[in-house]
Amino acid sequence: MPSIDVCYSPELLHLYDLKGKAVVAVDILRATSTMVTAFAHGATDIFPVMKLEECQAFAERGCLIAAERDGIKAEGFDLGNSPFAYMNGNVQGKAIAITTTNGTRAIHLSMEAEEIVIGSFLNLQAVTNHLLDLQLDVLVVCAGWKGKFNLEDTLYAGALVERLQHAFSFENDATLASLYLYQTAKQDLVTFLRQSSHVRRLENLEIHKDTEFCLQHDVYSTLPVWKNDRLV
Ligand code: 3SL
Repeated sequence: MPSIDVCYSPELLHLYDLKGKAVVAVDILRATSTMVTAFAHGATDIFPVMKLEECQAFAERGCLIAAERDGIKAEGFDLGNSPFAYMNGNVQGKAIAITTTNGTRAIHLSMEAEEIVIGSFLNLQAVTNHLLDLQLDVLVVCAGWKGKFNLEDTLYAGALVERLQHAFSFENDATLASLYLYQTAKQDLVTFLRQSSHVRRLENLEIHKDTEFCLQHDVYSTLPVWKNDRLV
């Protein structure tokens, strides 16, 4: 039976051996939810990059360029990091380069894995099905916030563990804690997360509807995976 484990922050990744494993990279608010939404609305490729300048250079390759810093769209970019900005037909048939504070970093730090899958509540069942088929050991890599733990990514890890628990073994406390947290909160994730730091951060920026959107389960069947130098 393959195993599942949870890494609460990219800063803890040095404690894990990624070789031969499937990583599920997750930044519920909002990078991976937005990537899943972009693919669901017709984006062809996504290049997650670490730096603003690196991202800007993709414009010359005909990509849309997207950037978020401290929750807001960076100046001079086509798009920010709200999933709603990717829904009006503007990304259909387009490649996108994106840089965000935590989400794109979590993806880059997972490069040693055999497979990297982009997880969100929006495509939870698609990720579940894929991992059941794949039969690799799984590590859920939570993007957190600037190296620190966050609740929303941990809740996602718990939701994934709940769906995989009959087919995967887990003996570590991080996985158990994620599962228990999700089972406590799942009746109403929006209320549970109301006091969480990133929800409050977004509320302070007058970003209200993204949280509710990103906490919906199984809206899309999209499954972004890393191939060579991009997500497809
Ligand atoms: O940190 C990130 O990668 C972003 O998802 C943060 S925000 O939701 O756009 O503020």
